[in-house]
Amino acid sequence: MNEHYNEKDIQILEGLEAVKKRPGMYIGTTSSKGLHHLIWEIIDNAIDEAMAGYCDDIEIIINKDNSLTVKDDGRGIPTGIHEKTGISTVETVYTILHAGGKFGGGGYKVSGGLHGVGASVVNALSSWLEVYVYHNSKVHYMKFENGGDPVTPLSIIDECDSNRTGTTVTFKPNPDIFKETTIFDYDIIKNKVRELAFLNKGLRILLLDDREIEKKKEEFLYNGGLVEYVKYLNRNNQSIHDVIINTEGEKDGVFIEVALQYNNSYNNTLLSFVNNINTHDGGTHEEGVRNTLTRAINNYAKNSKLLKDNDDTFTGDDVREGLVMVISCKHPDPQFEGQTKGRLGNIEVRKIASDVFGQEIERFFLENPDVAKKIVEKSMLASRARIAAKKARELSRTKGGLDLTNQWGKLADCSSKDPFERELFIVEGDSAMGSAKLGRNPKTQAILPIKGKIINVEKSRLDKILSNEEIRSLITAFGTSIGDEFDIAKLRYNKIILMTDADVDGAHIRTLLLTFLYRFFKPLIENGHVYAAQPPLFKITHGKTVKYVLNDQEKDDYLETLPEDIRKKTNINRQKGLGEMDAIDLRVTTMDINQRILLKINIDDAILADEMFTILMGEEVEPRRKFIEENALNVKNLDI
Ligand code: 28F
Repeated sequence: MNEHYNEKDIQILEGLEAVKKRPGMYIGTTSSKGLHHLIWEIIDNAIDEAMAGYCDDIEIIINKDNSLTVKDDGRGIPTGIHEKTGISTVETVYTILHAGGKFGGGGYKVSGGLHGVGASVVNALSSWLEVYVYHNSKVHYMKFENGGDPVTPLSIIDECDSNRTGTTVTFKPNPDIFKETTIFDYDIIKNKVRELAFLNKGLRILLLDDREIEKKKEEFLYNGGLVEYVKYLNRNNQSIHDVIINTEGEKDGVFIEVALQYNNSYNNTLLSFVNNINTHDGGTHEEGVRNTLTRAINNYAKNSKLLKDNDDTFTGDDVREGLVMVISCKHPDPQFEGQTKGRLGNIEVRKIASDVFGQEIERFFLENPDVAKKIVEKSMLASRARIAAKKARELSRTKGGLDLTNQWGKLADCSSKDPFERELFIVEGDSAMGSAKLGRNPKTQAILPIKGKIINVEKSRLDKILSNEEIRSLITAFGTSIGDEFDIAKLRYNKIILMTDADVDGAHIRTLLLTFLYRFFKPLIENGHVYAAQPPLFKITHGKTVKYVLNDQEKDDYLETLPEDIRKKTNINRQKGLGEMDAIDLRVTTMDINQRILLKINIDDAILADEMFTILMGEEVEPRRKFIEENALNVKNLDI
């Protein structure tokens, strides 16, 4: 440390040192998720400029060396001396924690960012970072290395057009911190960029991947904002009304925009955001809008005599069947709650959301009776199915349908009473059941066979679902019940493991099961109870050595390690299905907790499965044709 550091520098270094010592405190993890979080921090500063109305073009470039560049055409970070820190604002933003526009009223009305740890954290966790600022016809430049040490003072390195303004930042994540990976994932960035473009109508965001041989370049610009977002979310569904309902309004400095459209499916998609932050766990903005929508539909149904006075009013679930809705709230001082800060807590927003949205939606229904009628009819059908499902549940309970007794023949339960060690393997077919029952640990591992393809939950409501034998055995085994009686506390296993064959058929069954779980047992996935087993696809034997491998790639990699003479005496047999495996093989490769590799299913996998399911099994033919066209090359025998 050279002698000219003074007290201020110490404070700066301590700030960034703290970040390097405990990066997880600032970005959650140093896994791929944390790596991509660095990008969001930088992009959010550019988006803040866009939300303030000064920027309408952002470019993101993944460079060949896996550094990443973000460019905006905003005002450019001020280059003068910051009155509080005595150094330039540029250096302040990149070396002092929380120094950006997000804290201490840095001139922004609303600001996004995943709770804005700020750009200085990105600097601290980067091997190097450089900033270019364009304004006043000058190009200002500053570079940092080793997590925030200035290499050069902020200096003017060039002239530029007087009308060119903006900020360009390039950073290279530090591999000593991001040990798992420093490779950016194009699709992760693409999904986030698309979401930000939907949420900021008119903002053009260009994403370019310079690493690939065939360069990838995509532009996202949605002048329709949330309306286009709902259209995109409904792209694989059949909507029941053409116009996408769109309302917006502002009260006491809080802005609420809603876009919604119903489709003819039985599930719903509801997204909500505050200052571009996805509030996964909802909050007062979402509650205000949801409750108001339920009230408005009930009011319209009663006033238009579509609902008789003695009819049951619609529940929230009834009016949300087939609903796709996006809520975007802009708030100057949002309070986020919950472990993952995914919930908006500001209590005043509930009433604001209700007032702002309520006026608009009631006016829309009065001005569009045909749409309102279709929505009420949809809610009516949902309401009747709910009541029928309730009756079916009560009926089946009295006949012992949903309890364990008469399902017992199917479920080979385990003996342990400790739910934390109990596991349920869902296997496909009786032959797999045979091998699994022999290979399992009967104390902790239960086996439930599912015959053939479970019903297409895409087209069925709960009442029909409940009449299906396979589905009922699943619900019984889980113990949680289903629908509005679902209670995760009653779950009878800690792990639900989908163990299907390693082939395309098995993958199809797994997709069906995943979709069923996603639609009717989403909390089981969200709480990390659902896994996919990974049975081997090949058994390679030479001499006394037996090696199981998961797929073609592992087979090739393993064969490469064998000496030439051994390879000649090697035989490889492709595992037909779990039923053909002998029990010991199945146990050591797929079931034994000390040797198996399970894939934990996260909600994104389930959403993808659900989307795939809608395309493959939904009513819309066009998305299916498009999917096959795009994927036919790498799908051997797609049996729809
Ligand atoms: C590629 C990433 O970081 N863009 C940014 C600005 C603009 C201003 C600003 C940023 C105000 C006082 C904190 C300019 N003129 N893109 C970016 N564009 N920060 S970051 O101000 C910094 C804050 O200290 C800006 C007038 N007001 C604000």
